Amino acid sequence: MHKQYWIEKEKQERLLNRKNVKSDFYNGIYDRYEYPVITRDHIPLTWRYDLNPETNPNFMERLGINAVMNSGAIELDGKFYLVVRIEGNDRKSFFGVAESDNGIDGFRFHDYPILLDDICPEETNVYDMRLTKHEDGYIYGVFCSESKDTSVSDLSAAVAAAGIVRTKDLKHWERLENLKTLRSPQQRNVVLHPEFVDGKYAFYTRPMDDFIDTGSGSGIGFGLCDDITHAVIDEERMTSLRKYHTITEAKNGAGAVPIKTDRGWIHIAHGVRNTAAGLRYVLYAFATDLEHPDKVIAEPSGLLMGPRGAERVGDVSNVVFTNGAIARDNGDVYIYYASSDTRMHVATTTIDKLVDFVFNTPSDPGRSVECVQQRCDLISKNLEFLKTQEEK
Ligand code: M1P
Repeated sequence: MHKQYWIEKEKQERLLNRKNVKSDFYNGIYDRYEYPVITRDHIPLTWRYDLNPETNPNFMERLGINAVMNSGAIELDGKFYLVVRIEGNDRKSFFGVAESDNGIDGFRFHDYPILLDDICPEETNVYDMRLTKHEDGYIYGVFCSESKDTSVSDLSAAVAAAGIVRTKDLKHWERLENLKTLRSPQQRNVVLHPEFVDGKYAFYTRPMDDFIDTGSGSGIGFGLCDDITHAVIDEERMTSLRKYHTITEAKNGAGAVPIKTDRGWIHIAHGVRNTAAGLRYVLYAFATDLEHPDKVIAEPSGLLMGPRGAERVGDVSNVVFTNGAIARDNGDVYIYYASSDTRMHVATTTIDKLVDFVFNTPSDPGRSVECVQQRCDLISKNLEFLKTQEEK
């Protein structure tokens, strides 16, 4: 064995065994943590190096990893699992399963990445899997399946569709046909709802005219299909809409599988606005009706989470993105999010706090003057309250 192997192995073990701690960030809604939960340095050495000194005398990375990001999340038998989007140095993304006992540190990858059934010969890239524990008994993974757009001469033109796999154990994956949405040319950020709606499989969609621009796509859609093995959605109704001069102005997309609460389904999605420095991605939350999960019933103003500090910088800077959260039976919630398309983090909260945030945060009145009035009302209530405290 090359001596560098032992040095790298020891460095990696130290990283994998590092305890994570809550950072001093405070907003009362969730806690952030000091360290990312998964970085490119968590990827097993066996995935990157040829360990045989005869064929790799310089102990050189043969298949390097560029970044890890947008991960689906699920709890199984008390363990926390992430299906991580791993991007090789070759820019191709793929999926690997990492597990942890406590959800905040100690994530270790399984021996091999997921090798998907090769049923889609035109597919070039796959990424951003959402994991849904469905009431039909399967765990579904819905991800972006990207192919080259051969209908135009632009070399970088691509087509995004929703790929579907299912499993019962996160080890054996059965690939199903890609989702077809008859009225939308492209799809990304598609999420399968965990329950049947009107006896059908229900998907949150993100209709797009083009690979990057959603064009006429006005937000997050919702559609039903009869047969998950040949999933076809005819009509998409709209749920959470893009809005002028908000965090969703340029586009938005479903994120984690919605969390069921007494008050409604809580969704944690992403919103995008354009800036002189490029697109800025943040997380926002909203609630939909328990019986009609496409009907928005609460929409707090603004962002739930934006990129902060070191999170702001990476391969695609100024981005936080989620496609996985775990809500435990005891009410704890783990929101897994990537920063700047480079590394994975966790934020922890509870269902009660999310409900409080979603239903008690005022909604966006839409104009500066009304927003200032909203804030003045809060300030005057607070000043009154402080006076009563001083009088005591
Ligand atoms: O680079 C930021 C994100 O861009 C895409 O999101 P959207 O489809 O909303 O633009 C996704 O490709 C995502 O993977 C990426 O993190």
